[in-house]
Amino acid sequence: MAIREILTVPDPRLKLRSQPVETVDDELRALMDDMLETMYAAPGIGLAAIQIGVPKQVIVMDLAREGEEKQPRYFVNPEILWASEETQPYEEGCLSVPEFYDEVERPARVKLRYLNYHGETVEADAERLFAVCIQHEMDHLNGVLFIDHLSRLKREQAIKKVKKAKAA
Ligand code: QAP
Ligand code: CO
Repeated sequence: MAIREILTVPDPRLKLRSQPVETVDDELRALMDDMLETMYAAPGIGLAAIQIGVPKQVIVMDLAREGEEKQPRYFVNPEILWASEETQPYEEGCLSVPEFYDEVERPARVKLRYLNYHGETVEADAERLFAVCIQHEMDHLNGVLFIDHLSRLKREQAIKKVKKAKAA
């Protein structure tokens, strides 16, 4: 396992569309292991493969609170089957936009289908933080960041802040 470098805005690779995975094999599991280790080290609660420069439809997540037992989750080729009409606002952040947070409104509940760590097809219902996180991470697979849901002014302020912090 290895900790990989997390790309930050305005890295153009963050705008790439990630490709579906053909088979969940040991090589892909090694990638998922590295992603989880990178996310835990950050620390964060969700990470998409493109955030470490790999344009594949892979997400890792762990929503367990500090002190609770770890609860790693892996999502390969995820699809949203249904999204609620009802939306909910949530103050989001992103490891690729460090130290910047703002509210994004998204469907409150979604049903999804994906392949797990073992390549088995799974369907799940997501609400609250799980719903926010999976939609945020699935946006990454389409080259979309949470700041793309904000006004242009806020988006530019966020990018400026990250660039400035990096230069310092
Ligand atoms: C996406 O985000 C997310 O700015 C995962 O300095 C965010 O793990 C899903 C992080 C909100 C649901 C709700 C961000 C760490 C971590 C930062 C993250 C930072 C350090 C973000
Ligand atoms: Co993110």
